[in-house]
Amino acid sequence: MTDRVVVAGAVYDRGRLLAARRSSPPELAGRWELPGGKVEPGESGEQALVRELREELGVEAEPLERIPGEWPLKPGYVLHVWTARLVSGVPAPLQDHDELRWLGPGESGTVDWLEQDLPAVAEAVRRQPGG
Ligand code: 523
Repeated sequence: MTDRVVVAGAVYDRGRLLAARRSSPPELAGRWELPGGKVEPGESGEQALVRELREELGVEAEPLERIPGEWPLKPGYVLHVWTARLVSGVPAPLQDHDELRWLGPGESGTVDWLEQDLPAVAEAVRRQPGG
């Protein structure tokens, strides 16, 4: 069986990286992540990312490039991460999150990231415009 892919976005705007605090499930609540979700059958990773960011944050985003690599999540799931640019809208925690924060250069260590997001966050920070 191949693993189910979860996509997440390293969303940048004006040199800052978007972090989202999960409100569910209980074991993940309060921890910060790169926002995203599961790829649905028939979708590409980019399509899933655009959909998830629209549903969860109410924004239109443009995927830029896939950050090479994949990272294990819970059994049967792997994380793929794309850098993305905010095209329109102001992100709001509409689903799954209860707080959002824009992290400027040097601020990525100021939130309590989910362990499984840390390698991708490190790569995202390396690619952060102006970071
Ligand atoms: N993660 C994770 N990091 C991360 C994301 C986007 C997701 O560790 N950056 C985990 C959390 C869940 C699983 O991946 O265990 C699925 O993510 P979720 O719940 O955001 O996916 P959705 O939104 O597709 O979930 P459903 O609405 O439940 O289908």
